[in-house]
Amino acid sequence: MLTAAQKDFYAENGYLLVEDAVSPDQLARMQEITNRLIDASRQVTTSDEVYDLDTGHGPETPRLTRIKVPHKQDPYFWEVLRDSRMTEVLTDLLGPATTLLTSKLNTKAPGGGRAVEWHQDWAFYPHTNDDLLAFGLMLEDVTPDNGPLMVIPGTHRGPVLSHMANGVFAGAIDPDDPLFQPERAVTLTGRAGSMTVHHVRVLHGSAPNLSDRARKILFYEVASADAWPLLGAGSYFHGLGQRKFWEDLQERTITGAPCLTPRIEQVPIRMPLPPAPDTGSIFKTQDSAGARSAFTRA
Ligand SMILES: O=C(O)CCC(=O)C(=O)O
Repeated sequence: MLTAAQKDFYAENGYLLVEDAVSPDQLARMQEITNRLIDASRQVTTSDEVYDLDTGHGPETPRLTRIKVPHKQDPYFWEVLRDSRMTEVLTDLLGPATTLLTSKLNTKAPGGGRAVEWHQDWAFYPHTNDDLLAFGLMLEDVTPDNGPLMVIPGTHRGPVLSHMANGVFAGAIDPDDPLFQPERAVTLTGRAGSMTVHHVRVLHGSAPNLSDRARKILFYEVASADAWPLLGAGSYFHGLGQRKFWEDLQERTITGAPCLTPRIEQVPIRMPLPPAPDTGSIFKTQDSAGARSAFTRA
């Protein structure tokens, strides 16, 4: 359970760091599954439904930006979300009924693994209310030099910045946006088993991995069950049709039950359209749209 002080901190700042979010046994099993999945990518030559490949990927040196939808690649990633300290944190922050939107395991390879440009998740998937957040479970230690997540406190209570570039939804803000204040960024590091929590509207990003260790963070994007999706850049469930959507929604229910009466709040929304040429992952969206980088500027 979170303390009242932790809940207040989250409400004020839009992020939180929670230590020991899973048990040592759960962590060890997730590490083993992750290493097995990375190993299985050696023969993969182009990004596909499971792997998003980084430059230099090959049989000798697997270099991935991401393992996609890990809870579909191995059910253990789903089990842990439903039965660990993470589950308590979830209901503490979002209430008794919660839904998984998707999961992703960002594996930032050693020696230059890709930056994630600054963005607000909300710009990708607006909902009827903004009671949504992302967990980032650290599967290995995260240190200042291996591309930790950075957040700008309090931005979840401010405006949603433009995520457009070259006429398309680029999934990244312009580093020269006058509302962007990188000097206020907080870096979230921790031991394996620690977890970051960030509000769907908080501005966040991460630098390239300059260390000789991979940075493996397992992200779960979750919503209060009464927040209904309006659109989702890159989300698969908008294409399912009514019957499959209903089945899928039940499968994605983490706690409680689906809520069929959306809570509609006055929230700032701009649809993430037109799409970037490649929406296969955030990396592809930002690249193919020609988003400007905040991390590679002189
Ligand atoms: O991997 C990271 O550092 C950030 C990931 C993220 O924000 C995303 O995938 O939307």
